[in-house]
Amino acid sequence: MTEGRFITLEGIEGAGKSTVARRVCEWLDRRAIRATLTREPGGTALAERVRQIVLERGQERLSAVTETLLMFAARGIHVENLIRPALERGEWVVCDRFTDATRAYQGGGRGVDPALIESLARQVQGGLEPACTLLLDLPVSMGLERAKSRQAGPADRFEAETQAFFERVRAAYLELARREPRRIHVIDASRALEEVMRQVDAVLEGLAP
Ligand code: Z5A
Repeated sequence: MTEGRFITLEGIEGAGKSTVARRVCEWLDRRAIRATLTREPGGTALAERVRQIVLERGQERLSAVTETLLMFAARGIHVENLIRPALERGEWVVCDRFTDATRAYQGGGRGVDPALIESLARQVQGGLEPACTLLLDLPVSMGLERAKSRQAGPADRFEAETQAFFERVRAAYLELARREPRRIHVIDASRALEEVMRQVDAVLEGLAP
């Protein structure tokens, strides 16, 4: 049995995370590596209910700190019920967004104190960190254009944000990658999907047993 690895995908809206996450699982499947594909916020039935609360544009105000707490509430459920058990079974876990999203969106985008985010991360994750993070980076205008062409239904609380908000999120992601270059691999997501996958494959080759 191979040792489970925890891989996360990050990036602004429309960067191609969901598309690439599926391709990563196919790549693992071809190598007979068992993998679980999941996402945040969400990933389990209960955590998906928290996702609905945090994404819907309801009547009531949700402060940036409350939003952060909800992200970590969903994460706690997800880690305990899905991520940790899968890793313990020796599976790889491919997760569309994780705590770097909180650092970038709530920290960078909304100005939440990074000390609060790191304190919650320690409590909720109990030492669990991704072995590898693929940061799909592209200009904000391109990400929003791609997301718009695919969007069905009304915009959620994040899709309704301004370009300036996403510029702050992108800058925060790139700063995280600058600080943690061994874990966070910046992928040029503005390229065609096959070229994006060539960059991703090169990173995965370095991880495979
Ligand atoms: N959020 C947060 O604030 N804090 C947190 O801690 C967490 C999340 C965990 C929901 O996330 C929101 O939650 C998110 C941040 C917040 N909101 N935003 N923004 P989500 O991941 O579910 O939603 P999302 O970021 O909006 O995902 P997305 O729009 O689905 O984007 P994506 O997964 O990166 O892209 P995609 O669906 O794979 O691709 C978009 C389109 O582009 C699609 O038509 C593809 O076929 C196309 N595509 C993909 N790659 C390419 C390339 N290379 N070339 C051309 N076209 C491409």
